[in-house]
Amino acid sequence: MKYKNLKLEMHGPVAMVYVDRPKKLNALNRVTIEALHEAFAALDADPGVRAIILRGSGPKAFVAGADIAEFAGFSPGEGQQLAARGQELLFNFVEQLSTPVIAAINGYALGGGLELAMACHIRVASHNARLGLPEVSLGLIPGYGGTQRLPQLIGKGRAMELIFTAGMIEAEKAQDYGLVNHVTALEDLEEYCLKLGGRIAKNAPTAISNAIKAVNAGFRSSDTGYQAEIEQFGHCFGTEDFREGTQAFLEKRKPEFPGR
Ligand code: DAK
Repeated sequence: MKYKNLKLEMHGPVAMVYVDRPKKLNALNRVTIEALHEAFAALDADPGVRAIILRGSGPKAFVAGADIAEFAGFSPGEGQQLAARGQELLFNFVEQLSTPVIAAINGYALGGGLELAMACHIRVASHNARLGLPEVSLGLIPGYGGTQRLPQLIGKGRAMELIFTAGMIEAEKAQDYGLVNHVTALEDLEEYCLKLGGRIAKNAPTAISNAIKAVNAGFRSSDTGYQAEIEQFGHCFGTEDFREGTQAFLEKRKPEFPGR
């Protein structure tokens, strides 16, 4: 099957999905988010698929975030609505899939890109990977679950520092933090993930799907945090800081935030 901005390959029981917009560092626009939803739904419904690997096309990026050119003009209402819709279509959808998903982080995983990797069940990164949530540099907060999943994975203090500084960390530090499970050379990344997928594929798919549900349930006892994120994210879209941050990126200059 063909999906817009995606490439799919089958390796026995393991599916490999590429986000395929390398000229835009695989940034997630609306069409790509919808295509990912369709592709994941179809793969999950196929009993022959026992694990899925997600990566970006090209050597430079997994996904460099949501497509800034697309969301720069959104109003607060649109921002809030689209955050909720994106979480339902892709981020929560991937997290709750019955089939395990491995993020193969082959370069930049920023903003919505890191949020997508964190929604996957397992993360493996290549040495050149750079991970971060730079949203506050654009006058936004992470809007696809990042304010919840990052502290779950690395703890509240480290998560706050990474979010407030809009910084990027290298693969080794991400491993030290527990944000990625393994680090490999870029040329070994696919093989490493395929082997990991192959080991998973030997085990009982129903039991794995039940394990996913049980592990997730422990982190979702209350959805208050996710709901608060959607609301706060929506507020950002009405601010001068957001207008300045996104315009500065598009004009390739440093932002000057007016603040509160
Ligand atoms: N969006 C759109 N285009 C992007 C992009 C992005 N996130 N990231 C890179 N590109 C484009 C660049 O504009 C450039 O396009 P051209 O100028 O060639 O046409 C091309 O990809 C190559 O990028 P660079 O020339 O910048 O490459 P460099 O190697 O110099 O720099 C970089 C690589 C990753 C450091 C840099 O590209 C960069 O800083 N990228 C932006 C990172 C970022 O801030 N990402 C967004 C985080 S915010 C929403 C929900 C969630 C979100 C938004 C909305 N709604 C529900 C509405 C989430 C927001 C985010 O993800």
